[in-house]
Amino acid sequence: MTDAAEKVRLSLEEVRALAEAVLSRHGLSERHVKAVAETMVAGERDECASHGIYRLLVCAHTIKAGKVALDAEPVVHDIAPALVRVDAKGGYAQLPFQMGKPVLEEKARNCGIAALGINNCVHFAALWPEVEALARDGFVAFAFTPSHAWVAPAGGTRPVFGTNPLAFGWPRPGPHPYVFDFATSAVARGEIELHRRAGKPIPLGWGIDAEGNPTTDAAAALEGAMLTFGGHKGSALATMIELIAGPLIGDMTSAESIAYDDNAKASPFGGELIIAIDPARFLGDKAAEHLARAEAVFENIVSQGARLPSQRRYEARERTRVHGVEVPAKLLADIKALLD
Ligand code: NDP
Ligand code: PYC
Repeated sequence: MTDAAEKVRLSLEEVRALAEAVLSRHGLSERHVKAVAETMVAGERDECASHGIYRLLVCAHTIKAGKVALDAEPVVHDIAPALVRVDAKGGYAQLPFQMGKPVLEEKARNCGIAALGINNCVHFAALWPEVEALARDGFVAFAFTPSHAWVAPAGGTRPVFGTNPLAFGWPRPGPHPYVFDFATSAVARGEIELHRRAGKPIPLGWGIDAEGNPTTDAAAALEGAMLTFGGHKGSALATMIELIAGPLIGDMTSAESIAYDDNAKASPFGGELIIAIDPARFLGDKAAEHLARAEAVFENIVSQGARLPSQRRYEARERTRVHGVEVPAKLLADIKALLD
């Protein structure tokens, strides 16, 4: 028996080795193992526990349920001067993103703006690694994906939306771009699952039970419905994401994804939309001048003691590179059991 609060320290190399071993053991092809493990290492490295190695349990379940193509070979379709699609062929989303990114960037450089639609993918990941990578290459970037219908609209009680994250990246001088990435639900579902695992109550406002009553019971909220952040505002943003990363790119809504899941409780299946804008193309030789003005916005935030989104992650990144990460002993035991 492990104490729920007991933690084990792992180096990032150990996290990577564990993730790769579990994914390989479950039959994922080599290219996908590398790409998927990378995103989990990034989650742990930046202390985003809901999208770190906890996701190995989710991947193992999704694989056992037969809901992801283990050796999918994504296909890149160059469909218009500013549009590229990658058909993930039923595999995880990370490799298709890696393959589509250089095409998206070339198109954004040529046209000023370009979009990448990833179709037919299984999605369990955070979106910040993608917009951060694009912003590091000098682009303003947006990413959106629906998930499974778990979230009730503001004023309703029945799930319609996924937890539908929205991510944004902005290039900056210096080591780190400005990046935010959040679910349009009050919190990611993974966070509620971690509360359930730890036997901890959730704050009011995250979910309602199956009868539509506010609840602090994580299991009851997972069975009932999650709530949007910011009431009607989060609800409208969640709707937008259903539309632009669903029907607009010819892929599933969250309701369709959960129907396709057929109670397997596997990761969401569908699409992702990524948009990149090249400030140099938009602004020509005035780009540097205008990007410098953007810095005043950040300065006005941090100079009053407020923090920028991602600031916590970048600080965590420095710390974990040196000291490694702490993971709950029970989680580690459950993950290691996947190797038996
Ligand atoms: P959080 O509420 O934990 O954080 C979201 C963002 O807000 C981060 O960019 C965070 O920066 C920033 N932030 C948090 N607190 C502050 C603060 N006090 N001041 C300024 N900025 C702050 O995220 P969620 O629970 O909503 O989502 C977690 C992850 O789950 C996301 O990465 C998302 O992509 C992923 N997800 C994926 C889904 C999918 O279908 N693939 C579905 C839903 C969620 P920082 O990181 O520095 O703390
Ligand atoms: O945490 O809400 C979530 C989530 C859904 C899909 C991937 N993460």
